[in-house]
Amino acid sequence: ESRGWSQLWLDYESKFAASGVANGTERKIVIECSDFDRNNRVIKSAVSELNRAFADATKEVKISFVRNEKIAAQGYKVGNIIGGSLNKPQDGDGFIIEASDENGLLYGTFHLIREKLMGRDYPDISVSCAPSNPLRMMNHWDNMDGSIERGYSGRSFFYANDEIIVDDRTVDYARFMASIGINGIVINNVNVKWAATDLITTRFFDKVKELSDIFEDYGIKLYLSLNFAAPIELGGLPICDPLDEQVKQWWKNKIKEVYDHLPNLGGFLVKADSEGRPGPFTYGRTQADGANMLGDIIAPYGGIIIWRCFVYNCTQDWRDTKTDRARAGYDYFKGLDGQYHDNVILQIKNGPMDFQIREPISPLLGGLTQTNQMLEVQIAQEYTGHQIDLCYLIPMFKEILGFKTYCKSDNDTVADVVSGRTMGNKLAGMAAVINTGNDYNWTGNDLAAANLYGFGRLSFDTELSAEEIAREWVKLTFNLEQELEDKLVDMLLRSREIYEKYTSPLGIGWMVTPGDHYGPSVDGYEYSRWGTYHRADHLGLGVDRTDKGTGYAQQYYPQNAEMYNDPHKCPENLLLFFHHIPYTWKLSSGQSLIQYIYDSHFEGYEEARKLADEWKSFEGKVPERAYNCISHRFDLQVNNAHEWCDQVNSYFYRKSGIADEKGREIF
Ligand code: GCW
Repeated sequence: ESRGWSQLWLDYESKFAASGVANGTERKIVIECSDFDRNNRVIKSAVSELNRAFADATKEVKISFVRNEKIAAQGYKVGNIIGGSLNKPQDGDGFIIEASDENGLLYGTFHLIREKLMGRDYPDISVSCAPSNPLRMMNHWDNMDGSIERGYSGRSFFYANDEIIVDDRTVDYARFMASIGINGIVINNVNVKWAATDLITTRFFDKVKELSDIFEDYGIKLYLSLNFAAPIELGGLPICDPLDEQVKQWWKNKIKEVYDHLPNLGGFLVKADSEGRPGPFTYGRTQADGANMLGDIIAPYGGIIIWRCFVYNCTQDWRDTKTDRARAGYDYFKGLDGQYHDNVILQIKNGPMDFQIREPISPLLGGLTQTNQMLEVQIAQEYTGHQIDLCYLIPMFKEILGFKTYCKSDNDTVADVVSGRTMGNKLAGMAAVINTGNDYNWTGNDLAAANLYGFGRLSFDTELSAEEIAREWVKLTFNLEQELEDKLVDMLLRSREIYEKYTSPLGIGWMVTPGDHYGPSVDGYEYSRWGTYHRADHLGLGVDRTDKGTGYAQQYYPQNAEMYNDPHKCPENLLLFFHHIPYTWKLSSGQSLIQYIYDSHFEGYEEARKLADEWKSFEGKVPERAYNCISHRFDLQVNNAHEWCDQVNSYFYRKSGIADEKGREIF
């Protein structure tokens, strides 16, 4: 732990120490890459990574890079040459990595390294793997002053004081991202203000180019978030109307200038007409007008426009029960299906609201049938515990990907839709709002790195299970005996439901402290302008989104619409999202709704305490720094769970006047 940051799941040195083999003493690795250009920047990275990862080899290990045009782009095959063993190589042992391109080769390299680090020593490691999604992206919400919007892991490692930082940490970051299959990174917050507007000017080109070069070495494209009002703010034009000729000309010149300096730029991510950001609506234009204008101009450079669908009215009156924020994405974007140009892709949050602990799937996913679309999830734990509370999110992402949209008779899950399998489109994929910062451990809580690792792995291979990913991450990160490894995997897998139990019940969401979004405030957003209401009164709670209510349920294909519209068919964990339900309503368990609220909150608090307790058995088994950091966070989580349990139970006891059947203390 000599550097100022951890090596996460690529901590070769700690693995060598754990295996009792000294690092770097007798390196005997031979890399053959006759079919590939040894000077290719990505190949060079792969070679250097293998040299580091096999620095403990005491016998010669041969690794061959072979070009195989039959393998899918960025896919790979890994096999052994003559029955080699990764950890105890015999003379003449060796491995072969085949790929059609250098990215595939790099991913194959990391596959081999992963197997080695996990201590898998079986001789036959033959595997073939092609990425599920063409785009596998991280979105940074880093601001140039060094702050991070919804960041819980320190300050930005990209920026400080309106300057760009490029150092060894940047290189390690790129290595970590490539090792989990990430191939696109948006380096600045979607809320583009102040200095960040200048990222497309000479003020920052040189430094952005340095970042872009480091990323390119690892097969990663750099993207920028764009300020739609740049023609006004940078160009001094009076308007930024996407159909105005002067505005278009300004963008033409600007994008040419950008590509002159940043020839490898992947393209732009745009948040428009959302939460106060400028956009085409100001000029009576559509979202498609805005996206296509930029798409057409960037097309000659091979760039793409990623356009966010997080557009809704954020100045709602709480008394207005007809307007429903959940409807907004579909209402704004569905009517434009088919109008977006080929190099435009819509980025859609997994749920119709905003990254709550449980939400239905956005009906836009698969609702659009003629538009490139990608899934946006959030591994920054904005509403899921700020990387203080343990909340392993991969089980949630698996549910999202597995959701059957009914947009077609087959190949109709969200995983199918966002990978391009449903419509046969090439521009498709997954993005995550990243959870990193400049903390030593990158993610505030060491255990939150499971979400960082997990998102990358899952976006590369959506067939992996949440448990497989958790186990890989635990094996790679720590050196635990089997029993503790199992225990930690189990803790991760239980954590999402535990968090759900002590926070907002049955899909209703929110009830968080306004602004900061950590900790309970049942009515915190109830009478505000954000459109996030639970509608609790003395008889019941929940939002009627059926055909008799806001009609949101009707945005789904009939099979799902019917299911959600009927409180008896609606999955119970989403009951309050779709229905206003009396406290006396009987759930399938036999519990009344109010009793369910009491029971789940007491249980959630209890289970959070159990997690904290279980962690005590890891003392002395993980590095002391990690142990202490995680212990401290579990203490905070227990307090948080206690607070939630008290506030939610008291609130509903006072509203309903119905006592807990079990006679527990509720104030
Ligand atoms: O709900 C919000 C977050 C904002 C974020 C926004 C978005 C970047 O609270 O902090 O802004 O989502 O996704 O654009």
